[in-house]
Amino acid sequence: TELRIAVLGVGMMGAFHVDALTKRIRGAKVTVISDYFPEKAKEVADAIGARVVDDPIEAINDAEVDAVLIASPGAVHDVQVNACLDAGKPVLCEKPLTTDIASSRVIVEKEKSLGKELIQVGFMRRFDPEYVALHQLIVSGGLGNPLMVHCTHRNPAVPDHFNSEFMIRDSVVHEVDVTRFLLGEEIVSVQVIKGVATSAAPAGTNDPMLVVFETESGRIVTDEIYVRTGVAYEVRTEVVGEQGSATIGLDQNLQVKRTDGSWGGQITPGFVERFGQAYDIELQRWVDAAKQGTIDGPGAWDGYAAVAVCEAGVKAVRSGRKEYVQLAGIALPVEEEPIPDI
Ligand code: ISE
Repeated sequence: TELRIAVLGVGMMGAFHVDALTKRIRGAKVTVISDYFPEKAKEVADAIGARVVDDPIEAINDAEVDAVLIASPGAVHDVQVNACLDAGKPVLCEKPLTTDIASSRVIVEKEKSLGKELIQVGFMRRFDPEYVALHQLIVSGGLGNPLMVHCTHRNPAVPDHFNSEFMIRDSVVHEVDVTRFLLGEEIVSVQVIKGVATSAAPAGTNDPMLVVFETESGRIVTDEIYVRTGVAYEVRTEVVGEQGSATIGLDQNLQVKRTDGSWGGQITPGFVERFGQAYDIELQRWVDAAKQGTIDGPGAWDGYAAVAVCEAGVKAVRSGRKEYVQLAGIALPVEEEPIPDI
């Protein structure tokens, strides 16, 4: 039998997921589309023979919906995820889980009280074959004790509303999850180092930035976030261990030698191309799990932890200092003595 899915929000990601669920994912059927813009919903729904339900909560509770995919703006995730829990329906929610720590925490507790996992959060890198291989290498002991992680996250271009804080919540959030996935521990502090900004950035936006995480056990993770390179989509991660290091994200280039003597290749233009396979694997596994009433991937706690780390990251952008992550059950390191003014 097919899993009948409501897709909430059919902007770029939502429409991309509808296409995958319709053409490439087995055992799934998008039956209901909901979007803040009814014309947009109608256009996507008409193309695949789905129904439009304007109110997202009605869409979740629709009798022809077994599971929900949320790709709406982050600000409405809280209400929509809660409605999925109330309806007892599995949900794949694009990041962020919610836009503040408290509401994410409430969702974690509420799901716990239901006694089953219904929430999966759309951190697709965990399904990317390269990241899976890197994770395997680490957990199998192939690098010895992993000591440091160095990440590079570059986008060719973004709209002007991508200010420094938005870059943390929307882009760096992926390295937050990658860190937790690869190292299997929480991030306890965040520091943001701002340097010279590209002239492509609007005034006041620090692009690029160097973000530094510290984990529970004291490991250091660096992340260069640069979203206006004007080049292409580049995501690299290097793990440095006691017995070697490993890097992913270097081999996406097809090396071509041309008749004019030039050589080189092409870098994927955007994240949909770079992580296309990861999205498909993510969706297939979610669909298969949702049929069993469960999830198969990062869950509510992972969504909550990511929100908490990004909150500390945003504070760190503003303060210029190391900021500690407020996460339930994780003890805060003793605050360092402030340096006295002279
Ligand atoms: C975007 O929202 C994503 O999720 C992409 O993976 C990331 O590379 C980009 O920076 C974000 O804005």
